[in-house]
Amino acid sequence: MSWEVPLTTRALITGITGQDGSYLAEHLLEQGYEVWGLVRGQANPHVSRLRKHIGDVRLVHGDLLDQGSLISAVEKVRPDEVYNLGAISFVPMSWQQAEITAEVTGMGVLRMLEAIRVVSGISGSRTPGGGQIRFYQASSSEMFGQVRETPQNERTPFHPRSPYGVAKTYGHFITQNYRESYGMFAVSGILFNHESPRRGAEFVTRKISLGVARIKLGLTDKLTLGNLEARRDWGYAGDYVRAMRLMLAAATPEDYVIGTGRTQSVRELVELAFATAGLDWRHHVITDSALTRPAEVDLLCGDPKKARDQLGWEPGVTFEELVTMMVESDLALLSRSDRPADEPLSFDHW
Ligand code: NAP
Ligand code: G4F
Repeated sequence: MSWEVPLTTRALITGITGQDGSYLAEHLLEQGYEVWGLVRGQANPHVSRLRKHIGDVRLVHGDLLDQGSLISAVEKVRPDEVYNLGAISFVPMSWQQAEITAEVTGMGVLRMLEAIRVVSGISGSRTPGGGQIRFYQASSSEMFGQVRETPQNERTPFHPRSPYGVAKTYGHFITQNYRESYGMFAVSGILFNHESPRRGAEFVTRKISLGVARIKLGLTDKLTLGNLEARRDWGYAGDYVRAMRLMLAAATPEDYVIGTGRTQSVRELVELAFATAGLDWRHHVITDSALTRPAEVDLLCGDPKKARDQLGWEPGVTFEELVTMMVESDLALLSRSDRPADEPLSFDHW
């Protein structure tokens, strides 16, 4: 009688309590993975929210600011794959706290790579096979910044416009460097903006969907925004986490742009979100120059051709479907008589 040993892939996700972490954990569990999440702090309030959605995730403590904790986490979990999603990810915050952004969003990548290198016993220069642990870095279209061409692809030069973008650019190149120096299977996904009903309330899509819901329900009458002319390539987070796994399942370690190939302005987003709830945005939206940024990224539009051709990845949810999904979700959330105590805050100051 033959005995088939079940092969389970074990993944360690940093940033598991964030938007992408929760969708990625769900996706990997569906694929039969054993999923571990790195969580920081001794009573992180985001963990109970995560637990409400996903029961099957195992947790390990660690912080991207603490090298020893990352080595211990990798030693304990012994993952096949590491997805580094942890970051200070809100761009305006990165001007207020530039140093901590560099430490978490930039140097945190180096610390995670070092943890993998040390635990894998990789020393000196190229090790045959570069160890067994595959590494995904959450790079960002913010690295393109003041764009040199449109649409942006894997060969478009970087010109980051925020301390966050600069930190991400360091993370991107150090990932590439560990691949080239040690032969590690280390890749970056250059992801354009992706959103969902789980998006943080400080980001513009969710700020708008929550604002529309509040206005529709008579809880407020105004929504204050910054630059309405900025253009982004907005996709759905649930689609984008599929691309992360495909990158680590590929035959060779390569970087990929993940976007939809379409671009819309904040103004177009506002118009559509208000119209979805039967409202005219011009009666409710005001702008405040205090919400504009010291240096703006005016236009982002990704070219996902390489991901389509080599990974077979396609976005499933359109911009219009995404906006409808988010507005309807926030209307339902704020209509509930048992509204959760951790209902997202309003962020008029961001
Ligand atoms: P998010 O919701 O802001 O989540 C960020 C995560 O980072 C949270 O789980 C947070 O955990 C964790 N974190 C913060 N500081 C940490 C530290 N010192 N050590 C360990 N973990 C820490 O971000 P997201 O939208 O899911 O994005 C995921 C990743 O993709 C980020 O790296 C982001 O920069 C990048 N990205 C996002 C987009 C997008 O449009 N969403 C596009 C391109 C790239 P706590 O619960 O401890 O705060
Ligand atoms: O939603 P946002 O804050 O996202 P941003 O700055 O594009 O960054 C997001 O996407 C990046 C990928 O490109 C990620 F790497 C990053 O972690 C994050 O997830 O702002 C989008 C646009 C900006 O041009 C901003 O100036 O919306 C404009 N905007 C106009 N009024 C506003 C507001 N943004 C925010 N957050 N709040 C406003 O009131």
